[in-house]
Amino acid sequence: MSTRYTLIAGTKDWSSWSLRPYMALRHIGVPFDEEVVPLRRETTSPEILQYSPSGRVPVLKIEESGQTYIVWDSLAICETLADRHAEAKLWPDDVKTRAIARAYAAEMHSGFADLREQLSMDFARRLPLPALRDATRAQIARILEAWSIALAKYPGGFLFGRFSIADCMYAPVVSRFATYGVEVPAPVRTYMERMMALPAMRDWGRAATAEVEAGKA
Ligand SMILES: N[C@@H](CCC(=O)N[C@@H](CS)C(=O)NCC(=O)O)C(=O)O
Repeated sequence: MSTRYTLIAGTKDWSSWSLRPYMALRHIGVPFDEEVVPLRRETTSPEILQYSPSGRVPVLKIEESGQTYIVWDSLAICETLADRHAEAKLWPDDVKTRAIARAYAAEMHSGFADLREQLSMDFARRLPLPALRDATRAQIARILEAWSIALAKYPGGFLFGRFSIADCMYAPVVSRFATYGVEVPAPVRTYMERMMALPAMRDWGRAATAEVEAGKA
């Protein structure tokens, strides 16, 4: 059964939500096509609606056996990829560790609104840290606490030892902390460097830089 995947993403410099399934797809190692919808334009909303009923990117288009369907929402896409590619082990094997990894992913998916707003993803740029609201400081502290606990408990270099969907979900936060020079403890610094050195993160960064240089971001 041959499958064709197409990831519809937003402007790579900005689209934190799109980076998550991109990381999962790259980890699996399957070929996939990409389409990038320019964000923050008058045309953005109508263009996204051509692909997604939610009016949001990312969207994964799956074509196989003469049928096409789409999955929208970054976490739903990652979960779908984990279902379809069990061999890639996108979640930890152990049921308890998997439950905790899911809690990490869900906490990111549903929270940290102040962090998202004040430290919006700008992958290719290095920017001064703005004056942070108390809520943003608390959210940064919570992420550093969560990462530190996981990194200490599950040796292997990623949050739950092996690379997992938890790392995909936090990849945009790694980028944000790098962009704004957020101070982090040494083990977190090592984790961030490992994440930023992944070929997928480097490729995403090259595309984001090209967007910035072309005046698209
Ligand atoms: N919960 C969604 C949120 C996706 C989202 O908000 N995407 C932004 C771009 S990063 C978007 O599509 N915005 C629509 C717009 O800018 O018009 C997900 O996880 O995929």
